[in-house]
Amino acid sequence: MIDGFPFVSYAKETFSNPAMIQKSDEFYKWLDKRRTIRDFSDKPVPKEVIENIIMAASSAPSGAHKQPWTFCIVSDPAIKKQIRTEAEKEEYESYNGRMPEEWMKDLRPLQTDWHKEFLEIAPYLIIVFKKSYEINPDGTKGNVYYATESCGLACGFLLTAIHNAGLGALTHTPSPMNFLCKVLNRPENEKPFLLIPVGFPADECWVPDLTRKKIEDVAVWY
Ligand code: IYR
Repeated sequence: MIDGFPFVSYAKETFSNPAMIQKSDEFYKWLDKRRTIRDFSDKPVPKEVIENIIMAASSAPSGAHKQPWTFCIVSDPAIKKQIRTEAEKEEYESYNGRMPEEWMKDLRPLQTDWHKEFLEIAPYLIIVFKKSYEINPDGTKGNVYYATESCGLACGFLLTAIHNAGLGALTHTPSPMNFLCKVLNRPENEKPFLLIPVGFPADECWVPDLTRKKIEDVAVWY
């Protein structure tokens, strides 16, 4: 008898080839409509929706099923304001000398700058923290595995769930973002991974008219 989870028969769901082709095509076309947005509405979003998208994110695969993440959900205006102030302080430095010229040049088409008013406008900020180790109930430390890959996967699931709810998001990385540990009073085993404002797109919501790479530019077949 091996220690651990009992095994259950996988609840598989399969389709005919034509149905599979149609479903995968529809899913791709729907997912391709997702865009990073920076113009948010302050219209409230039901808390239950946020709970559901967090649970969708937390269903992502993770190394040894350790789920090495914590989702901090901020709706308190005072905390949002504090996060905006601290983020803008860092971003101001980044845009005024810290980012090398080539980086600044690559960002120009996106028309971003150090102002981050969306951090106060979006009804929710989800800050994903990556655990570099676990703290067991008895206070001892436990390992986690592939924490970066696991958190990246959880964030991918999160963005897909947000899109599915008809909401918009921004994958924001104020740099450096260690101020978030202090503002949110996180334990020492957690490091900020991604800051994701979530909400309805504003009535006037502009996004760059970008195109994505073609299949032959991203896939190599063997
Ligand atoms: N963190 C900055 C700069 C920035 C960096 C990248 I790479 C982007 O794709 C977009 C922005 C900011 O949030 O403005």
